[in-house]
Amino acid sequence: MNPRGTLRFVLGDQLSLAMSSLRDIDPENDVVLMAEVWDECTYVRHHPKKIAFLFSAMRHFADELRKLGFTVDYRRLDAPDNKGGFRAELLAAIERHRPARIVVTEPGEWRVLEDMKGWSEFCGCPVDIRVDDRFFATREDFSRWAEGRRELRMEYFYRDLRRRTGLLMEPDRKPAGDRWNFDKENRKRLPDSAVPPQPPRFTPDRITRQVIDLVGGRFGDHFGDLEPFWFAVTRRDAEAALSHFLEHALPHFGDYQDAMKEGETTLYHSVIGLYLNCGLLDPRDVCRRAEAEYHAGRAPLNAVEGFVRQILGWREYVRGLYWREMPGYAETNHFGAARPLPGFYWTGETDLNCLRQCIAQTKEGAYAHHIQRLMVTGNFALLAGLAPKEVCEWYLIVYADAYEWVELPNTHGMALFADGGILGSKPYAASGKYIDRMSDYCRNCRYDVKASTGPDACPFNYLYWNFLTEHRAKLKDNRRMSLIYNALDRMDRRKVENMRAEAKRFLDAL
Ligand code: FAD
Ligand code: DLZ
Ligand code: SF4
Repeated sequence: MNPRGTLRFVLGDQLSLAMSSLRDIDPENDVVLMAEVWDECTYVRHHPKKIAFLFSAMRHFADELRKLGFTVDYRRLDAPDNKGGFRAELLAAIERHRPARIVVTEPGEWRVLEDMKGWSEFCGCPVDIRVDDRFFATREDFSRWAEGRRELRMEYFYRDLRRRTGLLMEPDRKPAGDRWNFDKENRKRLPDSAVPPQPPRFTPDRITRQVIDLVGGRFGDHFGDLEPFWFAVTRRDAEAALSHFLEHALPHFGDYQDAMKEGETTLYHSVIGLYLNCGLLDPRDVCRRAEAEYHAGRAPLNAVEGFVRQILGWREYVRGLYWREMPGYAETNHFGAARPLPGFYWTGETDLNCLRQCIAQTKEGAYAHHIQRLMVTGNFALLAGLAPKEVCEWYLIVYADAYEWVELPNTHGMALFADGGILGSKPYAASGKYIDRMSDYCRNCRYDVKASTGPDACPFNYLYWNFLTEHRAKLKDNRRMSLIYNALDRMDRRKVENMRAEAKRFLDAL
């Protein structure tokens, strides 16, 4: 049989009709390949909810493509001849379809791109790897921006993108409200009377139920609860979730962006990261719709700017940084942290209430919001000197929105400062005081957040001062740390010694 047509391989986080790999598709001759594979579910042991979400979203996307008249070769995990990995599935598909070439969009992870570069030789068929243009900036845009800069800081990249896109800009090229950043307004504690909206919950349809059965049977021993399952798995439902957020939560997104409350998982956050990262939502559309809420007077500027900055700023910046710095980035370990991840990250069984709450909700929902990830589980990992690789693997496993391009810079760089300051200008280290200010966790904790020594002292307190003392040589010349080192130097020496002794006892017992 003569080779004919193109085989278009769409990966599980590429579920968008606008994918570059689908752009010039010929419905008569081309075949779209999609494959559920064991290797992608187990290279780290993903949360079952994340696997179920992705498989169901993949199956729904395949149906969407079929309805548009395309031929889809969809490989279910439970097909008896499923090959278990991308390469083997591709090879088998080439034998079935005899395409003249393969077209793919570049993947989101370095490990997969490295493998993909060898596909052509392995399969004996040309492979066209196309740019993933679902982002505001390409990898090359970021590299050009970064070239020659002494420091890479999100804020300046973000401002460039604001100018380039015109998002939240006045006609005179000034930022809306005459300020780039409204962060100072965005650190309010949640009042006890606040009743945050709940994100919409979507009832699993037949396809999702089948996937839940499959995932329960194959990956039931992975960390995390498979049910209740309520994520959107179609573009239409993901858009409904976005609309719900824009109407009910966005107006307060800014004010309570950093707040945490026991029993309230999502507060005024959007819970759309998982949809953006797999292609069900488009970041440009999301930002334009948020901006429209500001122009219509339905949401204040501090909320809309804060939200847009997460997507236009942080999301784009971490992606650019990931591709620029990999693979060396993942190997850095600025503080030489080497302590193994404590078992309670998997069980939630700890008497530190803030950690218990954040881990329990992560296990249940494959979700925690940014400050929980950064200032509770991340801050603890930083202060306790946990090994970056183990911490990064945990984050990649447990969140439904986790892919290495976005997870690694956030964990390795932002939370652990393991990159020594490539991503951020100083470590996000904090004592229990910060957690107490932004949450109600300390009210129900067996520890006393006001105490730094003694049996009831909050471990975050002595771990914090211990961290600063231990890493003085690496941090003391950082201008943004000078105030805190001055405070440490003014502290009673005996108190510092006592805190270090408490920290040692605590860490030895971990
Ligand atoms: P919202 O708070 O409503 O924000 C809106 C959107 O902005 C998010 O959906 C996301 O797309 C984007 N965003 C916000 N903050 C960031 C950020 N720092 N970096 C990139 N995008 C951002 N985000 C992921 O998408 N995947 C990850 O694997 C991931 N791992 C993280 C690990 C750590 C240690 C930390 C501190 C942060 C991590 N983040 C990650 C960023 C952020 O915590 C999540 O994007 C956010 O919590 C998702 O919830 P949401 O959709 O309700 O976001
Ligand atoms: C995360 C994931 C999982 C769990 N399973 C699959 C899968 O079975 N098939 C697939 O095509 N993609 C899956 N993915 C997403 C991939 O891991 C992702 O495409 C790469 O990590 C590149 O970002
Ligand atoms: Fe966490 Fe300390 Fe507060 Fe307990 S007292 S919840 S350990 S910050």
